[in-house]
Amino acid sequence: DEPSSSSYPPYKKPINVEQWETLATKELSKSNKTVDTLRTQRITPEGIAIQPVYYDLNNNNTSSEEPAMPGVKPYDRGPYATMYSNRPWTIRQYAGFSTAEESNKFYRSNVAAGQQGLSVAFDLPTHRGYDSDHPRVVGDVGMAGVSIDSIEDMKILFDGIPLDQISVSMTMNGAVLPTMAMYVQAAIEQQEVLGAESKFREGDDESKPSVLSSLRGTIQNDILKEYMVRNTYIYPPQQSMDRVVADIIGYTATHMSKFNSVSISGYHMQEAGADAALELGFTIADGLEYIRTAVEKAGLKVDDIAPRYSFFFGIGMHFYLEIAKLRAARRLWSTLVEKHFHPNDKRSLLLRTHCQTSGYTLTEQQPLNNVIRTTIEAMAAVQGGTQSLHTNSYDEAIGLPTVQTARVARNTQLILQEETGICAVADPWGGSYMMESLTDELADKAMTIIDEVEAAGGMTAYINSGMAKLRIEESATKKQGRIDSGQDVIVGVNKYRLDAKEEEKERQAVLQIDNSAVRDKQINRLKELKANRNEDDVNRVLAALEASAGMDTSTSLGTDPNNLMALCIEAARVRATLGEISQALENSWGRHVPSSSIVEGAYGASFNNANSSNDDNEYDHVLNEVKKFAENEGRRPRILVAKMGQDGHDRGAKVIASGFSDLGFDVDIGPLFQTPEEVAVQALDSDVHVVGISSQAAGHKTLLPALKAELEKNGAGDIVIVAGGVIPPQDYDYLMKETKSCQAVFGPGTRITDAALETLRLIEKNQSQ
Ligand code: 3CP
Repeated sequence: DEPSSSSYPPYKKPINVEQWETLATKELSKSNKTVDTLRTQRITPEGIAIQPVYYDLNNNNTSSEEPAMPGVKPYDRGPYATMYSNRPWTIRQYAGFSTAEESNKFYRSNVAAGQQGLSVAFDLPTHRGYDSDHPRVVGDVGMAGVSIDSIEDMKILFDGIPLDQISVSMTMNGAVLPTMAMYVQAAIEQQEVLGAESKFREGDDESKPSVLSSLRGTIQNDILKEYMVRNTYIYPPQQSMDRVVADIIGYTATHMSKFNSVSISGYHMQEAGADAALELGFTIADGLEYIRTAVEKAGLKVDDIAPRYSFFFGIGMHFYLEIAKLRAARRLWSTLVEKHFHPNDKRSLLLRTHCQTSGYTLTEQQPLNNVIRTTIEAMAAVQGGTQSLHTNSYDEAIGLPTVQTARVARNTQLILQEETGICAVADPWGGSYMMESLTDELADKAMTIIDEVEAAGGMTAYINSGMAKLRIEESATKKQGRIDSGQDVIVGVNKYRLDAKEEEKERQAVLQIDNSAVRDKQINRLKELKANRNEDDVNRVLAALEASAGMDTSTSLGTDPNNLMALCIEAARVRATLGEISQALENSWGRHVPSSSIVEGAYGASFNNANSSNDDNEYDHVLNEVKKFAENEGRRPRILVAKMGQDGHDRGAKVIASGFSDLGFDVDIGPLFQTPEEVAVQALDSDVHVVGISSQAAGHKTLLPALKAELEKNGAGDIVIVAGGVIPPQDYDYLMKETKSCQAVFGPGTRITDAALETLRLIEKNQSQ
């Protein structure tokens, strides 16, 4: 009984208004409002009362069929009957940088300015389970998020923020056990300090709620997509699924009933280049796999866990399609969960989601255009019925947001909520011929993908086969080809571009982080922590963790004394560090080593398909130049595309590798997470002409000079270094002139054909010197 589009239960039914009113009344019970209040709460100056939901008014209880109302299965029109007319989505801005002190200050001022929930961005060493003093993370500490080494950092991060009141989302997947544990322990210690009746430990006093049960928020805990796109895993897939993900789901189900235990994320797939159908299909298939892991392997009950599964989608520029995507997602999830797992609790069927506007669609050129893009994407997210939203800052394509750009991003949502009237009505698109049709078509396409994944044995097996990653990379390369050939327009980049001087004038200030100062501070705090703790306690708990990790039975029940989450909370309490906890698990499981491959032909094919005015002989021109070089040189130009530090964002590197390869370069692609020394060794071993470094996580000012020095030390100063990714133009001089650590920087929006040609010229120039 494989699912297929033809096997949906009928989702168009006669409309039942009484049923909707009953559901709405229930939702309104806590807010002193009635359905009548909703019907009259927004009257326009013209005297029109905006209704909380629209449907064919003539169709009540007739046999004519319409999509089910909001709050009614299969929830195309929204998970709740009243939607934003009762409770708007949560404004939840993702943020975090440098030290816990700095991030804490930022959070507090954001909350004071109208932000409604917190969302923590951790730095890459934290994601990958390294303390700040680890030699592999020199360029990464505090750069792309806040650095957390221990419970002490976590306590500072949330200082003055009552964790039993404000909901906290944490984007963490690799080192998810120690971070989650440190958050929980920080909440416990916060209550102890506040003295707030100090009865918050589980079991201390039955009449008082434990702090654990009062904690609200979301942990991303979505490891599957890390192996496909985001790359901040630590351990191999099987242990990550069966022990890490499952133990957190089991622990939260027992002790933290208000906490969403997983945030099943399509966002990163979209950022990595997946189209909407691929993002939707893979995300739903991931969700099914997480239920299977919890129910079939860990023995948990579907209704104990599924109501706290949540989702996360990216929202790009295709306005209608993105709305349809969220509608289709709810339909697919409720249909498939019901079909496969037969829950009794209706909440198990609800797809509740966070959305983030697309970072990929933002441009370095004319950054103010990004305010418009983000607004349009935010409109799509809320018209699609998201529960929570992050809107990007307009400088995201260049660097970390500043206070001012973060304010504009937040205000985008406040304006939508408080000035536009958008909140007054649920699913304004319901019944639109176009939207209903688009929802059906997208659901069908995603279902075909889900069928394919299921036929391969589910998402873990599909990922292990390498197919998932490859399909996303293929989609990304095609997209780049569509942009470079002019089929897809990006205003200010491949059309209506300003000249260089005008572009310069539009340049933005970016937030600069003094990476080495942050690192020094963290290292000092680590020393202090280690000097003041009881080493015997630490060793005892770490040994228990390692022993539990070595067991081959499930420990996922929240009451199991070997549950990894429970043990990690104890480890946080005795002041074991994030790196130590991660290492204890690594001792049993090892570290996951990814493999890299290059998509062939997809970039060139997009050029061949382009029938626009763009002169596609430009593609042939580059191809010919590369051929000429090869004839003169006796071999093709050879490039090593590499990533340094803990930055796992490899879309850019993969697309460049595929594009250059289609254009005739001999391309080596380096493993992720290399040190400058390791990249230099590979460059020498492969005898390349050029090393291309892709940097998305702000480590370029430390790592590029280190690579240059390493190559020179080995007598290979003539190897060209080029860089690309998110590098602020303000840093170009530092890299190209002051430190001479690279010869070109290809910013966002650079066409691959242009980059390839310039790279070729630089090789020739170096050779002639
Ligand atoms: C909601 N509620 C309502 C209504 N709407 N009650 C009555 N009427 C309504 N209309 C109730 C719900 O039942 C719920 O109650 C409570 O209000 C909160 O609603 P919610 O829908 O659960 O919303 P929220 O708490 O905001 O949670 C949203 C989700 C959560 C569920 C999506 O998982 C979340 O906040 N996710 C955020 C994830 C995130 O920020 N990720 C950051 C990724 P109960 O609680 O009683 O049920 S950033 C990473 C990107 C970059 C990178 O990776 O590098």
